[in-house]
Amino acid sequence: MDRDLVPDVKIGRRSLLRAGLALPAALLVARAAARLEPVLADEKAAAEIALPPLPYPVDALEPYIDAKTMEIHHGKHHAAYVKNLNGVLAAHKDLAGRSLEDLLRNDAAVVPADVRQSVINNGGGHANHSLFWKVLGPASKEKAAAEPEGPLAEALKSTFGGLDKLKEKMHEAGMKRFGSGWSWLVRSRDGKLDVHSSANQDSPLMHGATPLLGIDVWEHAYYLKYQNRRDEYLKAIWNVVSWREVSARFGPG
Ligand code: MN3
Repeated sequence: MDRDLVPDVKIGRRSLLRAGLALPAALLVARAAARLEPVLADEKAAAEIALPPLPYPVDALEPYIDAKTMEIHHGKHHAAYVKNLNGVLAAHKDLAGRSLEDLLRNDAAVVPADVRQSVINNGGGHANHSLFWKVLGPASKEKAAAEPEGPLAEALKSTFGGLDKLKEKMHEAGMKRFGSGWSWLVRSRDGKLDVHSSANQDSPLMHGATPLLGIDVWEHAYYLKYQNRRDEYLKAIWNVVSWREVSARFGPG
């Protein structure tokens, strides 16, 4: 589980005390937390998931992805997935504390049938976008990391024949996805690299795969600038892929 996808967990006063913090310090921290989060009364209360901030300004991906699109995509679309997911979790206390990965694995024993699709849509939406912001980065800053590094570079070569082939495959997956969805580079359950597309907000986590790079092909990701030209958007986005981040996600291989 990527720790970045783990929802923020509120710290209760008792857990601070258990952690061995001196009483005055613990009370200060707890009081500060309580001011920020008045619903903190019960340590067991569902932890609200927060919208992670964009790791760069909204205009950082210009001219390839415009500021207005980023503003709406992050501040409205991603925010809505988070809000709706919190709504589901608030109504199902038994799901609180479960990791996103756990919820998305779509185990009937974990997620009740009546909210399963909502967890997939909104939990998937939250997980997918949290990753999306991170695997992108300003082109100017990423020049030094314009290509996959280390073990990922090797694996791309042996699996697909190199970066250009990967780009072709992900482009094709994105173009062939009818309607809304994602194009993915993942490490599948058996450890191998794989490219596929998913519909709507379905997450590779649902199949036990680890997403390394996801490209959002919902119209909301590109329509303001590219309108119906998904092809152009899919070509442009390679200018702002942070291969340093994707390589780090792949790890030592
Ligand atoms: Mn999106």
